[in-house]
Amino acid sequence: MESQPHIRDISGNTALDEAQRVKRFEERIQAGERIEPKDWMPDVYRRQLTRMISQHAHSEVVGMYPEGNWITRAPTLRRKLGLLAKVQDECGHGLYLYCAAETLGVDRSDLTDELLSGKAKYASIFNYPTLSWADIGVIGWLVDGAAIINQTPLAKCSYGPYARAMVHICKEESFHLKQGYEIVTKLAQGNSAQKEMVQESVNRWWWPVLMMFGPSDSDSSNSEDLMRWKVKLFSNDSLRQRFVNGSVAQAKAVKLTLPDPDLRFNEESGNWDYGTINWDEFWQVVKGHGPCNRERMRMSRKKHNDGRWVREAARAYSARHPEK
Ligand code: FAQ
Repeated sequence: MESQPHIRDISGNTALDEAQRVKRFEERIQAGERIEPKDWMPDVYRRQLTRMISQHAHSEVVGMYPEGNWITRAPTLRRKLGLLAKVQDECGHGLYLYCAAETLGVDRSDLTDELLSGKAKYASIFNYPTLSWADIGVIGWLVDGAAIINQTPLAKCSYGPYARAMVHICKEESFHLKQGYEIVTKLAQGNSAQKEMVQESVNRWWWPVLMMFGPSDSDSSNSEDLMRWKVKLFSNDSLRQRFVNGSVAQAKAVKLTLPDPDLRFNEESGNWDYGTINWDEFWQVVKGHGPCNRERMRMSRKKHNDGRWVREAARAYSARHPEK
């Protein structure tokens, strides 16, 4: 866990003032008040939010690549339009989130540099390949489904700009979930090749999707700060459990099997118990050694370089027309 000098160092007057500010800040959070950009906030809160929001923004942007890969190969015009709209939505989410991060006093270009240098993380799930059309359905159903479970509480988090961005984002993610589940349903009701394709896709994505919720609570180094200050309202494991509970019924409804022999309903807890997650795989992916990490970074750098002229033109235009 990162140190919290303001709270612990209360030896001098200045530090005492700081401690009082922290106390007042925490009282506001406990009372359910929103923290806004110009309000005083502890450095650790600012740093944690900047880290989390910027990584979230990077995830939305990198998250366009696996699905973008299928836009030209969508089976019908209707599917192409749906997928195109979804990928554009993800781009928009990235932009809202970069704006939310900038309210904390950072510059978007610095955040982009951190992504491109490999310093900043983005969601592990986007380092897996999209090998079949069924993957597009399964991403909408499971990946967006997991994102909704994880992000709906963030719409009630303590930091105003992040919470407000999440309201809009979650509405769009709900549409993504529906379009994905519809693709999955159609394939699951299709011919044997289609059924096999969608089951194979679920088999590949299930475990990486469970990893999206982050390490188990005992290994989640940031949760203590984030939960105390009501950025995260629920722990990684509790959201993962909520997702598993919901997914079991959804899979059953379309006669698909979740690839976990240990999945069992626990009468006592009312939850679906699930098997052991391969945390070694998770950390390998997070550290840059997943199946597509290199490709995602290559693409990110290429897109950044390809867009250079647009940024330069926009800067030149606003320099010539400062009133606009
Ligand atoms: N991937 O202490 P914790 C989407 C890192 S958007 C990579 O538990 P925290 C929409 C973590 O950064 C998906 N790294 O961390 C879409 C930390 O390292 P650090 C993104 C991960 O922040 C759908 C270390 O492990 N969603 O899907 C991951 O308390 C379809 C220790 O972990 C968000 O960003 C991971 N999965 O909890 C787009 C939601 N998990 O930074 C396109 C907001 C953990 O200290 C298509 N974020 N790490 O060096 C969150 O809710 C939290 O940040 C968590 C992680 C839950 C992701």
